[in-house]
Amino acid sequence: MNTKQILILSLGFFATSVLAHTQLSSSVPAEQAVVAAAPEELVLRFSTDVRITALTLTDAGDASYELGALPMSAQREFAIPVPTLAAGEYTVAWRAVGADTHVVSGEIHFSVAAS
Ligand SMILES: [Cu+2]
Repeated sequence: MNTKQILILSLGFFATSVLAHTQLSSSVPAEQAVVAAAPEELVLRFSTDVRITALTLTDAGDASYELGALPMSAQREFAIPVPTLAAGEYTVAWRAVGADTHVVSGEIHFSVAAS
């Protein structure tokens, strides 16, 4: 195997591992959603099984809200109960360990419309 072949091989491996990185596939509420009714739970769906290691919900004034317990097991989909939310803007920050042991994180922003 020459140097060029090794380089191509390692680039291919690198591309594969980047592609395999776990992502948040969807959520309810969705990113930038404006919901008419306050959500009773927060649903997060990932591209692979993950273990959520941190999940916070804060409002525009930076007050944080107590969420239901996080499952200890790795799952692809999570439904976490949330307390009753008033109208306003909210940010969900999540952190998870993917199947490939990489730590991934992100934020979801949504608003509860005034009724
Ligand atoms: Cu990864």
